[in-house]
Order: sequence, then structure tokens, then C-alpha cells
Amino acid sequence: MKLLYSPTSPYVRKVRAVAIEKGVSSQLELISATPWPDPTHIATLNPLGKIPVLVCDDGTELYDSPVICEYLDSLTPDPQLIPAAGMTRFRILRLQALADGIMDAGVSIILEKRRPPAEQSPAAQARALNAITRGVGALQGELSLSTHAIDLGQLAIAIAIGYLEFRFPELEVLAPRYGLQDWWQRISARPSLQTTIPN
Ligand SMILES: N[C@@H](CCC(=O)N[C@@H](CS)C(=O)NCC(=O)O)C(=O)O
Repeated sequence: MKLLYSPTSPYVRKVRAVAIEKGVSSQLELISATPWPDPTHIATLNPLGKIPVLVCDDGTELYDSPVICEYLDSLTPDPQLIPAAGMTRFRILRLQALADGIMDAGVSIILEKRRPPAEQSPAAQARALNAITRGVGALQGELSLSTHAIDLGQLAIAIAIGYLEFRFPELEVLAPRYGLQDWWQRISARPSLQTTIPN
């Protein structure tokens, strides 16, 4: 399998962490690919021009990261990162959606800041920051519902927090995660997260 990746993309990190948890990371050939400034080379595999893209061994291209994670989870039985059915499955998928939404908001702020100052929108940045603040604030309640030692939702949230710390180390909005210290220490020590720290 080939994974179009960049070392700083949180969505790619999620996919790589899942591959490690599932014991299939040695089957991933990492192909460096950045969509900036021009995504044309990626668009032949993903019309949206975004990474990650997984090219499966039969040639099928998969995107985006939730689909790739679900595929990787289907490859081996243990640990099961997404239950097949029931409300636990949907709570875990909701947690992933929360994490992805936090990442989306963080990425949008980074992209805004890269625009010429005259084209930047303080209102758009404030709106994204508010989403991050609310998202991080919801974590304590969300994570208290986690019943598995590890699952896709928890991995995704840890990666979203890692992304915020990487891109916005000064952000006050991260404060609620300090109420999750035990969880954070436990999850961030996992090899899947240790070996995929952005650089
Ligand atoms: N929802 C997508 C988001 C992927 C995404 O936004 N990736 C960024 C890199 S971090 C990208 O390729 N952006 C290019 C673009 O937006 O044109 C996923 O979960 O895979």
C-alpha cells in the first residue's frame, strides 16, 4: 500500500497511527506529497487534491482520512479501533469527527495567516478559534464516555491536541486538556503517537 503523506498533516498522522496500532505500518510505503502550492499531482489520485491518499494493493485509491482509517481497521482483528455496530461505534466516530473538526479549524487558521495581511479575515480566524475552544472544552465529557483502552476516537483527539500544540503552542484554549492529564500521559506514550510526532 502507498500512502501519500506529509510529516506535518494531522490527518496523515491519524492514518499512520492507526496503521501502527493495527500492526500494518510496515506494509505502508510512504510517498512524500504536499498539496501546496499546487495539488495537481495529488488530484490524479484524489480529485479533491488533498492528502492523505491511500493506494491499496489492488490499485484502489482511498480518501479521506476517516475512510482510510476504517479500511486499515478492517485489515486485522486486534485491536479493533472502530466497533462494527452499536452506539459505541457512533460515539467513537463522533469523537473522530470532533477531532477532525478541531484539526480543520486549526488548519484554516494556519492557511489564513499565510495569506497577505490585506486578504486575511480576523472574523474567519475568530470563528475557527471559537470552534477550537468549544471543541477542546467538550473533550472531558466526550472522553469520559470512552470504554476501550484505545480506539480511533481517542487516537484522533490526541492527534488534534498534538496538532494544536505544534502549531499554536501559545494557545490558552488548550487549558482544558490539562484536566485530562492522566489520559493524555497514557495515550501520548503509545508508540503510534511517539513515532509520528510532527516535525
Ligand atoms: N477531511 C480530509 C482533510 C484532509 C486535508 O485537509 N489535508 C490537507 C493537508 S493537512 C490538504 O491536503 N489540503 C489541501 C487543500 O485543502 O487543498 C481528511 O480527513 O483526509
